[in-house]
Amino acid sequence: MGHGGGVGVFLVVEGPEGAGKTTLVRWLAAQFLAEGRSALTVREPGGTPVAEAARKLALKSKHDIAPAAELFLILAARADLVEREIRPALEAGKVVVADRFDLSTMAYQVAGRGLPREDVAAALRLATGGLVPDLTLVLDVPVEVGRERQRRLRKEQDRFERQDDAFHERVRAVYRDASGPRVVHLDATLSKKAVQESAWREVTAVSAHSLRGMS
Ligand code: T5A
Repeated sequence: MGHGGGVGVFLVVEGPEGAGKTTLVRWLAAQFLAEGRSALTVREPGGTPVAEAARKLALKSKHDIAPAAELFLILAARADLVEREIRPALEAGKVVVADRFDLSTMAYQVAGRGLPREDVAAALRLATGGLVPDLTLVLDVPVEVGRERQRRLRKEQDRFERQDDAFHERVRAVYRDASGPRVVHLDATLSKKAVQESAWREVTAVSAHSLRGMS
């Protein structure tokens, strides 16, 4: 495929808090498995020892973090994950399904925190070596719907979840406006089953050629 990372397929699921990303990533992995193909799933930030350490700081730190420091924590996590896990898997011809990737950084660090777009875009290219997803599935959900889903889980809120509605509306606007030949929007207010079915249609359209004959 054209992601610059080898012959595998790189799929990303994006969207605001509580949109259903993790639910869909797990379902996609199970679906690939049911079809006799294994898929590597990763969550961002995270997925390697260094990236998990950076995640803990970026999400759970009790201290204020300067926006640029937060960016570099997240990009440190991404650079390590891409080099150690994602790129080797793609080079081995595997499917990789990521729970968030670059679009999250444009949403949270650029729109949310106010860091300059072009500088962040350049830093992203450095962190990923220019790796781009074959398909980004954006789960569209109003801020209040996603936050209500999260509230029902009664988890302790992280640094991003504690931000006000204005922050989350700016984040959502980036997702709503995301466009490009490899970006597909799905209505995530629909049932899990409906979201999964449309996601699978998009995934098979992108991966059919590249996955033929793989296991
Ligand atoms: N971050 C991350 C940045 O600031 N910059 C970056 O570059 C990156 C990569 C990560 C945080 O890091 C920040 C943004 C994030 O705040 P996280 O916990 O990994 O944090 O991500 P969250 O979005 O906070 O994860 P959530 O678990 O809250 O949301 P999900 O994964 O979108 O939702 P999910 O699947 O856990 O589902 C939430 C609930 O909704 C239900 C599920 O069963 C679950 O109960 N649900 C549905 N209910 C009804 N209909 C549907 N269609 C449903 N789908 C799921």
